[in-house]
Amino acid sequence: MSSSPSAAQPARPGEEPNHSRRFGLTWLIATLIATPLVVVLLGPSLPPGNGSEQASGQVTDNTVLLAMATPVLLLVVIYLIYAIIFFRQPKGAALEGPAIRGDARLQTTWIVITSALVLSLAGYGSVRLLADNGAGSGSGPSPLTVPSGPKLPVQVIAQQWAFTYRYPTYGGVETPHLVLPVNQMVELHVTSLDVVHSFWAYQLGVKADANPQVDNIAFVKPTRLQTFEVRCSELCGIWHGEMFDHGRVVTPLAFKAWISEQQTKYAAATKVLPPYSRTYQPEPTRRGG
Ligand SMILES: [Cu+2]
Repeated sequence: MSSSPSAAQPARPGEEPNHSRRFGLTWLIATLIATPLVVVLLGPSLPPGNGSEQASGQVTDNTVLLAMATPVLLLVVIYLIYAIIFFRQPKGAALEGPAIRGDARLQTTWIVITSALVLSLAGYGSVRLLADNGAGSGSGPSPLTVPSGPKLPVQVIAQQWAFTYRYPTYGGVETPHLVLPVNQMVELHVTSLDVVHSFWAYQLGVKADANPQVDNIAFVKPTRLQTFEVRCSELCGIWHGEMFDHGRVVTPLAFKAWISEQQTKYAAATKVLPPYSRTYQPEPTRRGG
């Protein structure tokens, strides 16, 4: 049995198209088309929405991440498709391309591009965190940057398995509801009375660990009237899954009316609560109101 010699012969180098150039051009064109499309079409619907200045900032950051990830994704997918089509092994042939191990140019390109991507994102993330006073995350008891102007302090007290909220500038009243005035910078003081919890107000773009004996500060400025979800996002015991409620962003006038209603409603409880403090000793000396 003899086969035709030409059938199993690999193409001579001169007959091969310039794969690098062809693939590179395909990837470049796809990137130039897809990246703006992804930014314009997907960007506005990225989480967590525009419920606060911090949430809007996170939408911008997610859009930047997506824009930077798109060329990388296209590189992988287009290369896969390209290889399936053009590097398919002909029947009966055992072909192999030239070895690329030890290719200094390829290694340098790879290291330079991946380092540039990762370092630029690290720089971008740090700048954004500082510029937005923690960008809705808990910044510990002494944040590096604090927004200027008046702030409404609200203490978030976590315990198994509910959050309560204390308003120190309104007589230290503590309520089971979180209501905030719109367009007002809020200074959240997140703490816990027992185990580690995490306060997560998704639509407001706020997430801050609630640790016992720690005053974890997060800043948020809600920008529209809304109802938002509050969840505990740290496994904190058997009823962790039940540790959620809803908060509201209302007009400043409605907030004034609501807070004075809370002060009246919980007047008796406020009297027996310990004075407002950044942290509290856990049980048995302190439980939520
Ligand atoms: Cu919890």
